[in-house]
Amino acid sequence: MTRIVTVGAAQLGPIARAESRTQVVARMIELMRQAKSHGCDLVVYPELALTTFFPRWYFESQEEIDSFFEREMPGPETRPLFDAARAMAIGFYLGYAEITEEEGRVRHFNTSILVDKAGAIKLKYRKIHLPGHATHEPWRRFQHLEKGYFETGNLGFGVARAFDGVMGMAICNDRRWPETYRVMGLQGVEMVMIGYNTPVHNPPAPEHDSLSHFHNELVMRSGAYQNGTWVVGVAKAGNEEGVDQIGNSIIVAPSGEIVAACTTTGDELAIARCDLDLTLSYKNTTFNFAKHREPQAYGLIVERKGAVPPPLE
Ligand code: ING
Repeated sequence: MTRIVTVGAAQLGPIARAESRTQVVARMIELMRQAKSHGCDLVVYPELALTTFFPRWYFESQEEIDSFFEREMPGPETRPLFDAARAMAIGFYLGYAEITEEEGRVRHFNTSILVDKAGAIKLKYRKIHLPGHATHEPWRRFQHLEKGYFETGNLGFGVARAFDGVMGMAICNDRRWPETYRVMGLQGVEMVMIGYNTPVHNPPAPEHDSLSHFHNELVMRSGAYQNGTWVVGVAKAGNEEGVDQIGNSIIVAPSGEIVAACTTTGDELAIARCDLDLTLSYKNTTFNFAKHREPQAYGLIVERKGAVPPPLE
């Protein structure tokens, strides 16, 4: 029995700071309609898909920062997206900025959710690898203040049964770290969805700029292959408030092959019929973790933030 999930990578072009959530949701519903007309079961939107990528600016006022966050999901401006999805019987991954109150204090996370065809939130994830910096660094052409605006995610890398498979999520910089895929791989993940906002220019390492597409594909293709999973990477693309962000949204098979890709930097849908049983060709052979992985031989790595591992004898 094959388990086909038809996936739409719903890349978004630039979102202006002045663009309302209502205007953005309308763009997202249009991509959802296109996806449905092509038989998609699921659409994947970018990271922080409801607003412009606000960590590019330094804000003094917490009130201004909080204006980019969602206090409820769905809320009044996002409910039309949930309603449209339920009406079309299509699921979606949505990245957004989450404000919540936990353990008696206000928390800020860079969050994604997976919603099934019936409109139920099946999985929530909060971004763990926050790139950039925590305080204003005026030397930069633009800021990348995720470490200042978000807390490190506190939900780990979980998976959930949905769309007839084992689904997992990550967000943007997470895709550059092998742990992201392996932690879900050890839970049997069959599809990892990842939204991203990636500037072409990386101020600390401008020599990497010309490799931004290569690195984008490298990390998702290797994560897919080394864990026998599908990977769907979806960009917020184009020149957004003066900053060029890569598109290069792709759908990657467990083989590591790219099976669908966006070729513009605007609102664009790339579609693939993803056979989840293709994952078994790798999970049952080369990456049969039970048979071939040797964690007891790797040496005990006790990692605490800031700890310097002892020198190897
Ligand atoms: N953006 C970028 C990303 O990891 C970055 C940050 C850009 C890191 C270029 C390295 C090189 O794709 C987010 N939002 O994580």
